[in-house]
Amino acid sequence: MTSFPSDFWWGCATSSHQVEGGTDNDWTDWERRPGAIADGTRSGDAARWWSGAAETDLERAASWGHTATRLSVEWSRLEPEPGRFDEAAFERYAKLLEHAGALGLSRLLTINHFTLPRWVARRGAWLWDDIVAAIGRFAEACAKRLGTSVERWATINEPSLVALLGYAEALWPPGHRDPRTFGPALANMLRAHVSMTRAIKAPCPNASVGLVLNMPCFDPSRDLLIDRGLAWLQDHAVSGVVLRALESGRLWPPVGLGTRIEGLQTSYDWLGLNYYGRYAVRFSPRAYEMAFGAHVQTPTSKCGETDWGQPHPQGLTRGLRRLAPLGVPLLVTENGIQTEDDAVRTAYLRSHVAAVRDALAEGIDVRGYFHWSLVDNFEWAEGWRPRFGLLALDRATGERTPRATAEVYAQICRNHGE
Ligand code: IFM
Repeated sequence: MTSFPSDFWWGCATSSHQVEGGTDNDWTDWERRPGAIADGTRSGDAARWWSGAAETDLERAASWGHTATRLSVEWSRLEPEPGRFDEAAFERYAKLLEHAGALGLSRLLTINHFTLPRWVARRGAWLWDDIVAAIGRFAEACAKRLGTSVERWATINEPSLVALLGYAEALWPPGHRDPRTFGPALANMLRAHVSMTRAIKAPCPNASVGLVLNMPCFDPSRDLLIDRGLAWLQDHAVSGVVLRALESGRLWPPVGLGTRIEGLQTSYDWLGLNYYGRYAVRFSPRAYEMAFGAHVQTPTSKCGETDWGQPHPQGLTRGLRRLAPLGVPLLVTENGIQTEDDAVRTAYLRSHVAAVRDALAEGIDVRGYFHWSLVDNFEWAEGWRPRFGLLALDRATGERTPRATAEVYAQICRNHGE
């Protein structure tokens, strides 16, 4: 049986807003809109990472045999006004990253995980063309100050999801319900990815920089041309369009008409795959908001309006297989399930780790696996209801209780995936 390489990264992923809570950013404002968050909650101070809980959570992770951690920085804390960097906030992240290093955790740092400072949101968010230069300057500031404590950088998390939910479906900020804005927003994110990669490599020429993609499986629910076509279309909007752009260095419909993005083809040293599940797509005249492709898989992992799909570990192997021809190392940058039932979570974890092993057996260069997530956190438009953490969080007291999956994952980490 293929085994995992001894230097394979095992860890958990988090993102700043979800564990640190709201600040001077677009999501803080979005959370105040009536009806924007399904359960009416707000991020608040979230899992209290900014006030010190980050360190103790990472100490726990290290004690469980994790060898890496994926976390993100909050742009609105670090650059509260254009061009003014908050050195004390940088120092807070520098200390946290150093602490992680001292615990023996390799560090993957995401620069943009969904949130934008208010001053960027006011100028048009991802539709503001100067965001490309602005986020490049921010990335350079991060690299200069944090570069010695980061092993891998991710520029942007899940660009196509942000473009879809924020610009076409009005479910996330900035709240546009205009499919025509999907392409321009996504195009700016890909341009921004290039500008950020360059900016990081200016002070840190050996930095390893990547982009994180979410790639669910979209399968036709029946063997009918209409279902096959719709599954293809949905896959194209979420995954295909970005993959083609990365491969060819050009934007294709619906994002562009072959427009070249200088430097895109060589802008990534690795790619991250976020994977949760599979959708069975079936034509339905009522599903106009999903381009008439309803999701009908059973069982499925749904909470409120958000459906993470049917647990389908083979889909993770498929996703890795699909990314492999791009010719760079791959990391599973997120994988997990929202549930209160730890038997379900544990089975999910084991089967998905096995799916990564299958990919390795095929010779695919996978370098790490990050469980989503270390601690229960603020799940965007669904609020606090979905529970993804290895640590259950009591929001009132801040108290953490390890779930059974934490020990199962600890065994996997300590035994190199066995
Ligand atoms: O919580 C999110 C994360 O921020 C991005 N990927 C999916 C996770 C679960 O929905």
